Amino acid sequence: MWHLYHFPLCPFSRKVQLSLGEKSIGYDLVTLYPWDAGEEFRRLNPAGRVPVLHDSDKKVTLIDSQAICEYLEETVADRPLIIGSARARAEIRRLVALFDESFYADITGPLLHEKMKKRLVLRQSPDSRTLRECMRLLHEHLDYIDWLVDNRRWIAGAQLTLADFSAAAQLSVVDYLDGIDWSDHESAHGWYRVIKSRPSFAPLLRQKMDGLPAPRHYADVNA
Ligand SMILES: N[C@@H](CCC(=O)N[C@@H](CS)C(=O)NCC(=O)O)C(=O)O
Repeated sequence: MWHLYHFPLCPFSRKVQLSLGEKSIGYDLVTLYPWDAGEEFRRLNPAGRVPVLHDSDKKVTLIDSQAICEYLEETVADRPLIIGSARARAEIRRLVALFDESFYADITGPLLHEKMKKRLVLRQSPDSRTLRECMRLLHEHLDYIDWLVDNRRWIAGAQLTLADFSAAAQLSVVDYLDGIDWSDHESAHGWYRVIKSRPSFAPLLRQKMDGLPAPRHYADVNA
């Protein structure tokens, strides 16, 4: 049985959960806060990071969301998420990297630091200038999502792929932490509502971070 080490607001763990859900792979969640990681978890991942997907019977330990998702693509035939020609697969991987790296560095990472880590771990107030800059950059990323879904239907092309789930995983954390101002981003909002209403997304909408309640609209699939 797979065990996914995660914490509720880790966007990379969310991406892995979406991939597991789409492929109907069973797993148990183990909540692990990296800032509290003990010896047992560090034996699995000395870097102390989540997500980690572990099967103790098969003695398999997978680390890093993209490595995990690629492993699932290669080992589970159901519901492939990196699909099409070599060029189409390269485009999917480009966009996965864009959301995992640039979007996370610009928005999700700083927001997690300001709104989650400062509140729960460091006991500090968020820096309003950083929050404003995150919101400015969010609008730039949403402009790009508008363009992608207007021109292609889904993020990486005509079909739903891992790029959509990578983007939606990041946005779901932003939505939990701050809410998203969707005005002027009708296309991106419509796309996100469709992803949010998929069965694979339901577990994410139920997960709560201790000490940091979700805004009311967060779990509403029509919001
Ligand atoms: N590239 C990695 C990033 C994983 C990552 O940054 N995880 C964060 C939580 S969202 C973490 O564990 N941070 C703890 C640390 O860096 O010490 C992936 O895709 O899995």
